[in-house]
This record gives sequence, structure tokens and C-alpha cells, in this order.
Amino acid sequence: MLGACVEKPSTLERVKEDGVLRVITRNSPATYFEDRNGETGFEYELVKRFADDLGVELKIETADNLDDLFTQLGQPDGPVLAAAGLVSSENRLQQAKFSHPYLEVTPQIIYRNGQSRPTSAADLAGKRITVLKGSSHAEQLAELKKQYPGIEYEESDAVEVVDLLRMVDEGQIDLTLVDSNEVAMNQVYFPNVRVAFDLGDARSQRWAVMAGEDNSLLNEINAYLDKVEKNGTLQRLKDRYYGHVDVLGYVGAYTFAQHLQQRLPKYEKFFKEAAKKEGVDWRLLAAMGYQESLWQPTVTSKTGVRGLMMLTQNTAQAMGVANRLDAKQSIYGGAKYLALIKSELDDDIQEPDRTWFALAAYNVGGGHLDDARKLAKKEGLNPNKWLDVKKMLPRLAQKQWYSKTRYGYARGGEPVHFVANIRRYYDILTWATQPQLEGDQAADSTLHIPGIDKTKPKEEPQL
Ligand code: BLG
Repeated sequence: MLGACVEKPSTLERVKEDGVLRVITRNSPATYFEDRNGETGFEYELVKRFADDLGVELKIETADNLDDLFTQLGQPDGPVLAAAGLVSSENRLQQAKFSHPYLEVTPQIIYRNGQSRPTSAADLAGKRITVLKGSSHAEQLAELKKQYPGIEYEESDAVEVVDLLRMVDEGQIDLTLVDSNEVAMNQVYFPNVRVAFDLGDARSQRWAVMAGEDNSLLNEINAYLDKVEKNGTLQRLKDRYYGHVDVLGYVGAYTFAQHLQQRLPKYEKFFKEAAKKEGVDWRLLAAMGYQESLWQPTVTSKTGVRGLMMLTQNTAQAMGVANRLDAKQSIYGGAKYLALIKSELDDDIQEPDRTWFALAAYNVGGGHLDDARKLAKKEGLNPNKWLDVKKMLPRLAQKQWYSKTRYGYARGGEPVHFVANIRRYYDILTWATQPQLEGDQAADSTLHIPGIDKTKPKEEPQL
């Protein structure tokens, strides 16, 4: 048909022709932010893979608040997709169409540890409550207020979710209402933040396209989301961003937050200086220090390994450490040892695996690590991939396997946990630092949580 030649291209065709997927989101730790490695965040990673699948470039735009986000999405020359932890609501359906769900979240009332814990909607009356302007939580409270007129709340468009949690943590407000995934992600930064109760049922987060979209993009999005659900990618992202509490447990998460505030500042300077000297990331060193000693300089293990970075006597000697219980010496010694073993690894091992191998060797020794790599090769696995070698390490504790290795028995399960824990702490610490504090100022800076840098007025752009 002749008419087909002049037909308007579909949204999907337009995206492919332009070679760019324009996405609008919010600048917050759970959605999108920048760290020293560049752009990151749960939504960012999910949407970046989608753009890669389409074979187009991803262009992220950020909205100041949720109203602004939907306004921009509705513009004819605006972004075509909103990926910002959105839930569908009746109001929003007038402006947008929503994709298949990718994350289940439950709205949770948050209070400060030590204050009386509200247990039902009636308890919200008379409390200082702040929520995000234009959020589904504001809609929820508006609904509740009809039933409980005593409920007063403020809607703010000058803050992000992480600010709300900080305000509760510091006692500036009594309560807030945020989604469970944000709590899970941020619990590790705020020792006083507690969940009071779930307000309402679980809801699904979805991506949004503008209401008039011709479904070409929406269908593609849905197929993509179904695919990442099936192949495990989605679950891996969830674990990475929202799995801290699952891994650390609630008590571990509060404890980590406490140590982050109380212990790390004492040693941060040493981590930074040692990292600079040895050419490694200070957050990685700090994560190792947490795994080894919970940032305590005078601990001793059952096996006589000592200090903040848990150096054996041999390692300490080799690294020129006179006093293992001196925090600075321990950190400098640990950093030097890490850099040394990393430089000695096989050239075929590429980053980021190279870092995980170096950590494993730090814990179990280079000889045993080599044995595990040889076992991997024999099994047809890749000896240069951490994912493969970590499967072999526990075998070093089983006679049928270790009896055939060069270095023999080792508690091979330990380095696997060691690396997994350090990666978790490293992620948390990386997200807790602001990009603008890198470089020259970094040595003087303390930890900052994305979106809540107290040294800068909130109005300034975060990136
Ligand atoms: C590491 C050494 C490695 C050594 C391995 O042990 O200590 N690392 C450091 O000193 C930094 O040098 O490798 S070797 O030189 O090739 O032999 C193996 O001996 C330390 C580990 C041991 C572990 N923590 C750093 O990760 C530890 O303390 N394990 C015992 C825990 S407990 O007492 O059973 O609770």
C-alpha cells in the first residue's frame, strides 16, 4: 500500500532511528545517581540494559519532583519513558500508561528508635509527618485524613526519600511514609530509623510511557521486563541494591550504620592515604577493614591474626609493620599487601574479577587460590572468572579434592564469604560517597550519602 510509506513511525521506530532512548527519572540512591565509576542506581542499571538490548544510546534526564516528571513525560518532544520507582494510580493513569511490574514494594511508616512506636493509622494523628510532594504516599495520607482528620502532614518538593529518612533519624520530623525498598537500601546509613508498620498492601513499581503512546515501546518494554525476570538479571539487581538487610539482618544493618558514624571517621584518613599510595580504592580498603575487624584496631583472631586489617605475623613482617595493633600501620600494611598480591596475579585475570581474586588471595593465600583455579580449569570452567573459581574454593576443604592439589587443605569456604561480604560493604560505602568530593578534596571529606550532602543547599543539582 502506498499509504504505508508515509505512515508516522511508531515510538519504537523513532527511538531506533534516533539511536537514543530518552528516559526521565529522579536523582536518588534507589533510582539514579553518579558515583566515581559514573552513572548508577537500580533504575539506571535496569533501563541501561534495555537500551543496550535495543542497540541505542541511553540518555537520562532527571525531574525535580514527581509532578514535574509526569509533565515532562507528556511533552511531545520529551523523554519517552519514565523509570523512577513509580506505582500506577488512578490519577496517574490519566497521564501515563504503565508497564508490567518489576518490583513489589510496601509503603511503610517510619519512626525514630526510642520514640513511641505507632502501630495503626489512628496513631499518626498529632505527629510531624513529611512525605514527597506528588507521591503516591501523599495520596495515601490524603485518603487516610478523610477518616482521621487529626492527621497533619507536609508535602515537600525540596527533598528526596533519603532526606526524609535522615530527618526521622535526626529527630527533625516524627514520621514519614516511604516504600520498603528504600528502607531496605538506606537502613545501613541511618541507625535510628525503624519501621513502625506497613501502611496498606504491597504495590508494584512499573515504568511509564505517555498516555498517547502507540504501544510499540510499551510492548517492547514488557517483553524486556519479562525476559530479565526469567533470566535472573532482575533478581541480581534487587539483591545488589535492596538485599543489604537480607544479608546483614536488621540488627546487622543498624550496627553497620552505627559503625559507619562512630568508627569509620577515626580511620577514614588512613584508608584514603594508604589507598592513594597503593593505587587502590579507599572504599575497598575500608570494606576490607570492616570485614576483618568491624573497624576495631586491637582484635585478635583464634589463629593469632591481629589488628584492623588482620595481618598474620609473616605478612606484617614482610610489609614492614612493627605494630599490628596500630590502626595506621595495619591499614598501610594491608593496602600494600593487597596491591602486591594483585600485581602478582595472572595477567589474564581482568577487572573487576582481578579485584575479587586479590581479595581471595589476601584471605586464603595465593597458593590455594592457584589450586582452585587449576581445579576450575580441569572442570571446564574459566580459571579467570571469579564466578567459576568461587565454586571450586570450598573443595579445598574436602580430601578427595585437596589431596590432589599442590598446596593441599585450606578452609576454602572462608574466602568465598570474605569476598561476598566485602563486595556488599564496598557497594554500601561507594553509594555513601558523593562524586563532587572525589579528587583533591577527598582526603578532607567525610562520608556522604547520595542526595543528602548537608554541606550543600538542597536546591543545587546533585550531579
Ligand atoms: C591470610 C594472610 C595471607 C596468608 C593466608 O592468611 O590471613 N593475609 C594477611 O596476612 C593479610 O598472607 O596467605 S599465605 O601467606 O600464602 O599463607 C593463609 O595463611 C586474614 C587471613 C587469615 C584470616 N584473616 C586476612 O584475611 C583469619 O584470620 N582466619 C582465621 C579466622 S578464625 O580465627 O578462625 O576466626
